[in-house]
Amino acid sequence: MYFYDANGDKLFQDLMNCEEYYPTNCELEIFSEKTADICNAIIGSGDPFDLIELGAGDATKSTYLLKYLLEQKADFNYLPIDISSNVISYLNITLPVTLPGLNITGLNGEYFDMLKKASSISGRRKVIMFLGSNIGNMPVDAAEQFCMDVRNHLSPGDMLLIGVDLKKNPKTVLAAYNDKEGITKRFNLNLLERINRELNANFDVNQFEHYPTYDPETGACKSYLISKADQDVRINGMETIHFVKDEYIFMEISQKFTVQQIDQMAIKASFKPIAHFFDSKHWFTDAIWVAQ
Ligand code: AVJ
Repeated sequence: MYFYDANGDKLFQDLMNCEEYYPTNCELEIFSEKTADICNAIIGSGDPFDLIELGAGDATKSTYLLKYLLEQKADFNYLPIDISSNVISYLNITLPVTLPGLNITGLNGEYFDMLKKASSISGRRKVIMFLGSNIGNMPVDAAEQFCMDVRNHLSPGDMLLIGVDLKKNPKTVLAAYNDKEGITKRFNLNLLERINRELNANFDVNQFEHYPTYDPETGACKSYLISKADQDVRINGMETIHFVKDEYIFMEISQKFTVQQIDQMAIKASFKPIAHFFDSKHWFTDAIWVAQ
C-alpha cells in the first residue's frame, strides 16, 4: 500500500497507459465486452444486493457494470472501499453525476474494517469485487488466507468477483514489469523517495537498479532494487543501514496463476467457482465465486 502516494498513483496511471503493461487493458476488455454476462451472473435470481468493491480507485472498470445494472433496474447499492480518502470523496461526488440514480456509499479505510461497517449498514446479499489482480500482490499463502478472510465476512450465497492475471509467455509478463520508458523502475524508486520525504531519509536513488524477475515455474513475478555500491543510508531515528554492493531490496510480488490454481484457491476458501470471463488473448480472468 505504500507504493500509492500521490506520485505512486500518477506513476501507476502512466504505467496503465504504457504499451507493455497489459493487465489493465485485458480487464477493461472483459468488463466492456462481457458486461451483460457478468451482470447477469451477479444479479442471479434478482434479490437486492450490496456491490462492495475492495480498492475501487477511479472505478473505471466497475462503471461498466454499474451502468448496465442501472439500465436493468437492478436493486443494488454500490459501496466502494478505498484506503485513499481522496479516492472516496472523488467517487462520492462524481459517480452520482455520471450515473444518475446510483446509490453510493463510499467507505474510506482498510478492507476488513470497512467490510464489517458495510454489514452493519445493511443486511443485504453481498457481491464483493476485488479487481486488477491485486490478489497477486500477496504471496500465495497470504493470498489464500486473504480469500478465507473475505469468506469469513460473507454468508452462503454471497459472491466474489475476482480479477486475476494468468500465467502466459514469460517474456510478456517480464516486459510488463520492465517497460522501456522506465515507468516501473520509477514506480519502485518512488518508494525510496517516499521514505526520504516522509521519514527524513537519504536514499540516493541513482545508486539502486531496478531488477524485475519472472519465474514461469512458480508464476512469481518479483521486483527488486539492487544496490550499485557499498553505501550507507540513514532513516530518521534509526541506526544507519549498510548496503553492500549487489545487495537486494525485495520490493513487490505480482503473482500469476493458472485457471486451475484459481479454482483450487476458491475451493480451499469455501467458495464454489461458477464462471470465468476471459479477454480475447486469455491473459486475464475475472472469476465469479459463490460462498458455500
Ligand atoms: C495494481 C497491484 C495489480 O502488480 O501488476 C504494476 C502493480 N506493480 N507494476 C501489479 C504494479 C508494478 C500492479 N497491481
